[in-house]
Amino acid sequence: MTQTRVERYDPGQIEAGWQKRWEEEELYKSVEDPNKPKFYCLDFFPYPSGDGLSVGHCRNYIPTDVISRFYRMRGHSVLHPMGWDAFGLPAENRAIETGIHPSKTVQNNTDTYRRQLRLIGTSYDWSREINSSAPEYYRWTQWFFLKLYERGLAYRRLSSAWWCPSCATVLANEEVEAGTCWRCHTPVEKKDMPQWFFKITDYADRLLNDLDGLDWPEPIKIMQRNWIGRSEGVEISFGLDLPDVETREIRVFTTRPDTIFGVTFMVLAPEHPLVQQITTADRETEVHAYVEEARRTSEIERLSTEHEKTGVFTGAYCTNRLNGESVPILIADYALATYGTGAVMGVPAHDQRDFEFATKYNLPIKVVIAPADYSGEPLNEAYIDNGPMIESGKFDGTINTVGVASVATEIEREGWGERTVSYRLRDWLISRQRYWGAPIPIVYCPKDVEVPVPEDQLPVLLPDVDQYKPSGSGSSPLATVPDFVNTTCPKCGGPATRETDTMGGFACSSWYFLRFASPKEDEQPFDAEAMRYWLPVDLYVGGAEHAVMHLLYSRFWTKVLYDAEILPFEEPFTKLANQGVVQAADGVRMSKSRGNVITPDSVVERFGADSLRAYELFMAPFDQNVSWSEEGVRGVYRWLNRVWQLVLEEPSFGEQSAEAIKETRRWTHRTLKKVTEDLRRLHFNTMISALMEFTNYLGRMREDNSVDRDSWQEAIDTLLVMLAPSAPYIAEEMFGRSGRGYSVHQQAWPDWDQELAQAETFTLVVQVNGKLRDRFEAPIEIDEATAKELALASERVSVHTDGHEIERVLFVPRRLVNIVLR
Ligand code: ANZ
Repeated sequence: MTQTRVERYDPGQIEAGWQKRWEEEELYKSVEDPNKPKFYCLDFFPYPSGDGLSVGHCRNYIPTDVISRFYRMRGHSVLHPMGWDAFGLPAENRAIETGIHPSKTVQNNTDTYRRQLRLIGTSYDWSREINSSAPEYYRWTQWFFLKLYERGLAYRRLSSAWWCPSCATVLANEEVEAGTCWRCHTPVEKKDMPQWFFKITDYADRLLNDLDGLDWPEPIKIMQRNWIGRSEGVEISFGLDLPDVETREIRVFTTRPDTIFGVTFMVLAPEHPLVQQITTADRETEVHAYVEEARRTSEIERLSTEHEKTGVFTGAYCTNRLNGESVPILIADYALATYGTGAVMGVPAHDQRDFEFATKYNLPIKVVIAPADYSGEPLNEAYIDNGPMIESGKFDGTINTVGVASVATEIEREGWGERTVSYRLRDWLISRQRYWGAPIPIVYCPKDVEVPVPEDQLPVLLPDVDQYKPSGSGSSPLATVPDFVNTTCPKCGGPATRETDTMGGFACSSWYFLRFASPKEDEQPFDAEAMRYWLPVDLYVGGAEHAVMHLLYSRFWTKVLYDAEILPFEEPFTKLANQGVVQAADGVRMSKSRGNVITPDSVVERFGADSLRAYELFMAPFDQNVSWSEEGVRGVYRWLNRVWQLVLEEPSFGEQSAEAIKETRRWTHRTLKKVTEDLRRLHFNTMISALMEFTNYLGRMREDNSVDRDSWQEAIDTLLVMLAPSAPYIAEEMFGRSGRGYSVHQQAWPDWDQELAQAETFTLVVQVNGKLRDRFEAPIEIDEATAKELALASERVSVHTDGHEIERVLFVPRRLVNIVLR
């Protein structure tokens, strides 16, 4: 019964012009309006790879765009910017292959990204675009380095670092995955070099404690907690009495002082500084060979429970001061040089690793925590549960959970050690022996040693070079550029040389979210007022793979800058959300090598950007992994076609009953409430399905009826506004074509009518053995379990059921609950 025919929905036709117009008319410009609440919605800083965007990346950028559009319509000033984490190895590796300068590669890649992001209808304020490899940006990365340096939080030391022979650079601990380089998966090695570090360990406790207050996914918080790895324990001194060895003790870190009477050996990490000194002459060859072997094994492997426990005897002994026993000192690679004190007291009866080790080398196993019904028989495995202490001198009979503190107190009183806390977190290695990064702003002077470059001499410009290839010697390609290396000392004016290492990319991304507040600022890293207006970030969205590195480093910098009174807040990202991964249709990861990558371009070409957007929102709950389905996009495309007809083909207007009008209005307001609440909670998939149900209802309703004009207009007005964030092109086009003007994106997000939005109710009757006992209002959709629960909880009902056995409870939807007593 429609009166007008409309043109068919042709996304190719309608999508072309709008993006340009919106940008020209600055619809998305972020303005610091003191009269409006602000909302800062940020995507993880992308590295612009040569492959461009896939539909997987879109699962990040589309939802943040929807949220940004939603908050704008809710009357917020929104900051939704985009920029490029442009330094890094891929562009440099490409330069090595092709001779093309990395900045050129970055420019080509960012052109592609920008084009694709526009294509899918994102609403970034491009006037705030930043690029971390531009001197006007990295100048401030260097400035922050100096701030850390001033505060004693950046330092250089000789260290044994992970070295990737293929990338010819050192890697941070976090960049080593299962003993291989995170980028190229070549097995890593150890190499001793002077390296720059940031002292993140000074902030371990604050980084740990402040996690509690963050609205972040729990798995990410857990990973950060584990990474920081705080352990409360005791450092205990064992006596050492060897000729020619100066020190009189070996210190161990233990979380189990209650097991101290069960120590039957001592294990040092192969790298422990005492190893050379204490090894007896007859053991030297064997010990040396073992140390060499351990150097080649990665930490991950050494820690793995699968890894066979091996070790060698040093020939030396030390003394357990609590019972005066002498125990052999071994070295074993399961003891890590970098944790605790690098030494472990071996308690084979109560620690499984020690148990396996002792079994293998026939070391004694002494039970000091008694299992239930223990009568002295040998153990088959370590007993790690609790129990009374035995063979433990004056502590005999004490429950070990209490003994932990008693033994610690005894040790402290005797001066044999003290309670301490150990962390797994290590200082953050930032030196990279690579070209394509921000130069570390330090100069070495024969007289003044290490001199920071004065702030007014920043940036230390990255010179243009022809040779990008690392020498392989360990120094960066910058070391081969005399004009760069040779300089004058800022302090004494004499000849000096520059540091040739660059900073790892995580330095650049540890503060970029601040730069967006005032990206053109050239006197300081950011304008304080703009920073105070926009920050912290209200919603930060990206992949869960950044759980530790980027997110921990950014938190660390923020805390340092807070302490330096540069920032007024301690946490940069108030709310964090991780989008799920989009896999190929067959459930495998999309990758170039498999040739199964789907680009937004191909989807937009066939179905339009709005279908891509709505499908990405609809495909699964936001944080869940999901396989791409072409049928799915097609389904959404068909829906948008129906919406197009629904809005643009006028129904036949006429009389409708008051009840029918109310029904339409109920639908409108209930949908509005649902869509609004879903957007606030990032429940995009149910939001789209609510819109689908709503449009289906409207379609059905007008099929064979005359339609009331006002309630219909209200429904379509509301529909277009609700659709605008998710499907911005079609919403704008329909808004204009239906005579509503321009722009739908500048409409205020309406409030729903409480009464109409309320779920419809009916009077639920409660009977006991067929007799009416209570009645109350319940929502129409109430499920059986809830209805029965409410009925049984009623006091008027319980006076009749108390003391009786209930045989069964019957539920008749939209009518009653009947309780039948036995
Ligand atoms: C004796 C003992 C007895 C231990 C027992 C455990 C159980 P967390 O909780 O992870 O901090 N340890 C100490 N330093 C080590 C190192 N450098 N390399 C490898 N292992 C080391 O672990 C603390 C425990 O790890 C310490 O407590 C120590 O073994 C071991 F029934 O000491 B325990």
